[in-house]
Formats: sequence, structure tokens, C-alpha cells
Amino acid sequence: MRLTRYFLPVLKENPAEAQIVSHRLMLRAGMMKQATSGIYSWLPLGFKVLRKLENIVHEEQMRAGHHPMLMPTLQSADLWRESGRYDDYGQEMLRITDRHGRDMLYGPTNEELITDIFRAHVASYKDLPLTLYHIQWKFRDEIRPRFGVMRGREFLMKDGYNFDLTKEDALHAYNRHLVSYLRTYERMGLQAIPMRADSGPIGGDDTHEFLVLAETGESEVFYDAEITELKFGDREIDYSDCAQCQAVLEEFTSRYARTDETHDAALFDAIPEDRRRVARGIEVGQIFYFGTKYSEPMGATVQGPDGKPVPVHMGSHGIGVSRLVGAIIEASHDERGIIWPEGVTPFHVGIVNLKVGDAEADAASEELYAALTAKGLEPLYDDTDERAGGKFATMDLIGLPWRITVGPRGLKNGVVELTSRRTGESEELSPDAAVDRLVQIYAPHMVRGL
Ligand code: 5CA
Repeated sequence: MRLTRYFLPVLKENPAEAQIVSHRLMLRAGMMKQATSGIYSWLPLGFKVLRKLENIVHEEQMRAGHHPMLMPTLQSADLWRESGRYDDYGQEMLRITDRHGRDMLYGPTNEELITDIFRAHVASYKDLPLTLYHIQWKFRDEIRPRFGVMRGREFLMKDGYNFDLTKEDALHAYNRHLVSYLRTYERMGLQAIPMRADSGPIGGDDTHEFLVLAETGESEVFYDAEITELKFGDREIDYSDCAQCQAVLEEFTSRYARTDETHDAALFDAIPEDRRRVARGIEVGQIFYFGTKYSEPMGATVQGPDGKPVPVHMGSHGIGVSRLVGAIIEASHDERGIIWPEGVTPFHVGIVNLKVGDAEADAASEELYAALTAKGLEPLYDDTDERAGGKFATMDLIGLPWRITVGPRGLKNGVVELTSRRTGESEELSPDAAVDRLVQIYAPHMVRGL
């Protein structure tokens, strides 16, 4: 992409309405614009990040054996009357009446809709286990939408639903989700800690929230400092192996880590004092096992091995995809702007041409652009005639992890400059070597998605 052709409406001033850094930086970097309270338009740069996150989620869900699909945003109230949640959900649910006077709603979550699909098409235990998921916009009429995409009213969620014959099988699905979520967040450059939580309107007793530690987080969290040393890394996992998944769950949840909703002071105080931490966190996901809470009232049964109908055991599993954009920025920025982790950056590298109009600098920039593109990388080429300082400030603000600076002086010696946004360190090397280096850096981060 060439900056002269792109739509990147960066703001010079800090928008007054933004109270936290991610909100401020998303507005300043031209990633989004508020449409109305808690509802945002995603501008091209923000949309690219959102799609990157979706693609990582898809890859990790499919790796775990879960099937992508797409359900609508609008649902009929009838299904929610069957589960008994239509009245329970209260004012957070946006209720709509169509022209025929039928009650509709904008889905805040999809347990009912997916259970309806399941009961229509699955009749035998032989078709289990089954996990279906989608990434779709949700609406919750939050009483206090705030912090930009962090607490929106309309927001993008990955929600997955497992159907199993027994509680044991459903708990394996729970564990599988926990493992796949650990991998997902790490690929996004985040440490998200599973914490025992409260299940709220979704229901059930088994539930973990995934929290990214950040001062601006809305949840108060209590944990054993040892937990922050755990890393999933690139270890192999066989998702069909119950013992392996269970071992990961135990590894990542055996130390104390709870949100304020389930905090137990006595258990917490049993941890050695120097390891006790009280902090704040951003909830970027939650997994639930709720047994037959929906399958029973909605008649989602399968024929068991003995020929008798049994209600299926279910769970649901959510990732706050749009919230993650904010969470990543909260976890990775400095006073100059965003610092995207390689796995989610909207462009892989910025090319800054210091002297647009200079034949050699133009040619070298164009060649770099073509070479990077040929290797499957996406450069953002600043081909504007702004002064160098302004170009650097924009690149720093939008946070691409790498920048190549092309100028007549370096080109005389056959070099360009490769700069890391994170460390600020620069290195002079030939354009070819710069391309090779970037190919190497990004090899583990290439995302295909669906
Ligand atoms: N049906 C279940 C799992 S699919 C469910 O709805 N879970 S949830 O309520 O925990 O939501 C899943 C994730 O969506 C949360 O962990 C959070 O990251 C994100 N989320 C929830 N509410 C909002 C909101 N108002 N704005 C942005 N993200 C939100």
C-alpha cells in the first residue's frame, strides 16, 4: 500500500473523549471512528488488525477440530422464550419488533440459536463430539459503554459451542478450548491468564475468564505471581488426547488466579506473601461448561448407545475479538504510539522514503516495495512529500514493528536502514539483506486464516 493512495486519517491532537491509551491511540492512528455511543466504524487500518485477529482465531479453532460457520445477528425472541432467557436477560438485550409485530432481538450471544440448529440436524450420539463456532457481531446495551472498543455495545465476538454425550466429554471440550485460547492469545503477542470466574447470565459452574494484565483493565484480579512465568509456547498438542489437554488445564489453573467475583481471601492468603498480586486485568475471553441448561428445555437430545434419548452436554466459549484490538494496544505501546506484535500488525513494514522526487531514492523504495510484496509481505510505503520528522511520527504512531528508511546518503553506500519500533535500534544493510531479514522475522507469524 502506498500512503498517498491510502485512507489513514491520523489525528494530531489527543481526542478529549478518550480516557485510556488504547482508545486514544486507535482514534489518533485513524483505526476507527465512533458512529454513536459504544458503536464504531472500523476504518481501513483498524479493519486490517481486526481481520488479522479473526484469522488467528480461525486457524487455532480449526486446529482444535472446531468448525467455522456463520449465524445471523438478528434472532427471533421465540427461541429465547424456550430457554427462559428472554425475560432474564433484561435491559442489556436490544429488542426489536418487525413489521408483522414479531419480537426480534440483536443477539448478545448464541446459545439458543445454535441449540436450535443442533436439534434440527443431529439425532445420534454417533455424530458427537461436535463443536461449531462463528465470529459475528453481538449487541449488548451496556449501561456504560466506555473505553472505545473495550466496552462497546456492538462488538465482535468469536463464540463456539460444544455438544457432547457426557459431562466427561464436554469437559474435554472445555479443556480443548482452554488450550486453543492459550495458543491464540500468545500468537497475538499477549499473555492472557485463565482465572476462575463467575458465569453470569450464560450459566453453569465451570468457567474461566482469560485476563490480560493492564492498569486500565475493568476487572480486579488476584493471583499467584508464579502464574505469569507460564508459557504455552510452540509445544505440540494432540487435541483429541484428553490427558494431554487436561494436563495443560492443570498446569495453567492450579495456581491461585481469580477475579474479584470469585476471590477467596483465605485461599489467597495461603500463598507466600511475596508472590501475592492484586492487579487489574482486561477480560479477553471466557469459557463455560453448563451441562444441559439449554439442551433440556429446548429438547436437544440425541439417541444414546442404549437407544434412549439423552440431552446433550454443552458449553460455550467466547473471545472478545474487537476488545482484543484495544487490549493489545494497552499491553504494547509507548509515548509515541502503538507497537504492534508481529503476529497482528496491519502492515509488516513501513518504507519511509526520505527524499521523494530523488530518482535513486524513489527507485530503491519501489524496488523494496516490489521485493517485499513478492515475498508475501505487506509494506506500507510512505511516498508522500512530508518532511522526515512527520513521516517518522506517523510510522511510530501507527506502530508497524519494522521500518525501512531509504535516503540518498545511505544509497550512496548501498544501504538502507532497518529499525525496530520496539527497541528503536537501527541497522544499516543492503536492501536485499533487509528483505531477507524481514522474511525471516515474519516466517513464524504468517497467518492464512480460513
Ligand atoms: N456465550 C458466551 C461464550 S461464547 C459469552 O457470551 N461469553 S462472554 O459474555 O464472556 O463474552 C465473551 C467475550 O466477549 C468476553 O470475554 C469479552 O472479551 C467480550 N465482550 C463481552 N462484552 C463485551 C463488550 N461490551 N464489548 C467488547 N467486548 C465484550
